[in-house]
Amino acid sequence: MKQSLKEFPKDFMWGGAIAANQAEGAYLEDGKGLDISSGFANGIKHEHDKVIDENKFYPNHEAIDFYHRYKEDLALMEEMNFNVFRTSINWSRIFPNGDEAEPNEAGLKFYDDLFDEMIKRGMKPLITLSHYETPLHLVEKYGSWRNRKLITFFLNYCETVFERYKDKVKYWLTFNEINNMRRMPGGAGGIFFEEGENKQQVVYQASHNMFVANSLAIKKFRTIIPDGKIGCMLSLSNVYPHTCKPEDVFETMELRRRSLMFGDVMIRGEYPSYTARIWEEEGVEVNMQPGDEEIIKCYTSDFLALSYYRTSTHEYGQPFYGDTGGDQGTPNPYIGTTPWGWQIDPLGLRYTLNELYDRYQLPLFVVENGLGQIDEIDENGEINDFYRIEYVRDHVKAIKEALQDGVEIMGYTYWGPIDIISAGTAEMKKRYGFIYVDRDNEGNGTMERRKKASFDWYANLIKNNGNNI
Ligand code: BGP
Repeated sequence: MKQSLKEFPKDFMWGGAIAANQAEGAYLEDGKGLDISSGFANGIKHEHDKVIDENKFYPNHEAIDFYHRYKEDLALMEEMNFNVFRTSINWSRIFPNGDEAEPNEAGLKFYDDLFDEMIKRGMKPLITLSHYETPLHLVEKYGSWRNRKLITFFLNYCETVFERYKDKVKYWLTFNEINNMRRMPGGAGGIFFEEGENKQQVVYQASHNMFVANSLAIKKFRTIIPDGKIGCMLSLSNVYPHTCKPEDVFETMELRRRSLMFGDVMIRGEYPSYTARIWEEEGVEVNMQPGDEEIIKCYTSDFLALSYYRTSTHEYGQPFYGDTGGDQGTPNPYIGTTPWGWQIDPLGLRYTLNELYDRYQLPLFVVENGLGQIDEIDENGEINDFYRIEYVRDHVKAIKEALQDGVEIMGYTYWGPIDIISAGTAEMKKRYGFIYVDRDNEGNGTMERRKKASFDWYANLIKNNGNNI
């Protein structure tokens, strides 16, 4: 029988997660090209500028200047006893246009220095290859992941960074929240629709190309970093039926499957049988090349990484709406909510971890969980974010319960250990951090970093390996 743990295992990984485009800034520095995130002035749920409007403010162009301040920031993460740190390599720092044969050395050097600093401070790098950062040129010239050529460009990028960082980085993720191809294909895969296109056809074809790229990247990974682990990453905040009405229950299962399908392909190695009916009903015909299905079957993920923020409910007949936090439906009257309408449900995390482990029997990694809130500095210059301590405590307790339920969980990287730019709304106001950054939505501020009350609490939690919870 598989083990059931009453405590966090000794090798449990504790830390935090950010993304290059939401923290680094330096959006064109040292040879970096434009990536799709550069054109989202108001977040990835809103309009995208293919040409940067010089009269517009784009918060992520400078973000929190992590590109120049990462040593100071990682020193603070070390103070919190992190033993893992997740971020992404911005693809357009390595290949500015995405289709070059040779990489940009200045971009490779930056990440060499960044990973060295992490390792020096006791953190294993956990690196996302594509976190809403597809090079813009690949969108303009090739239509992004619609085009099968993206597979070749992505593999050239993967091979370059696997070879460069094989001795420093042993934990990798391919596509951030790949199932957001169905909710936000612009941010998730650089897919911007043309007039009259069958959107589902485009999304499923692009997703298929990404599945093939994912498996071929795993094939390369097995050769270049044989002692490493490479996972798929999905946005899996959960959704409950709004009532016990059978129609609510059944359609909610169908909604959940729209996300789980991505895990089914990347973990089980084949399209689940229910896909055929979805594609038939939505007029989708995915063009697969000979050998695609064999590649997908042969090269599957080592673990399932997930973001979990909240839960929502679904009522029969309602549209399948979702945002960066997951599927969003009718509010649940039994749980509280944040100013951004994200409902707080720690037991939902225990439920989700059990749901996913039952389905995949693969180690899970909670690589995003966090509370975006409006943090105030009080008259003493303190930020008493006790609501964030409560959120993290309750969600870590849920993970501990799931371990006892027999779920294999590799680690927990809290999303946004330092205030960064929101992906969905491009705000600084939606603060996640244990560390406050003096910067507002309009770009005013000194960029000064300041510890919140949750900083010491989280440091102590990790020091006790979560067992003081
Ligand atoms: C996920 C993304 C992250 C992060 C998070 C929080 O979708 O992987 O990039 O942004 O959501 O969402 P937001 O920043 O919109 O609050």
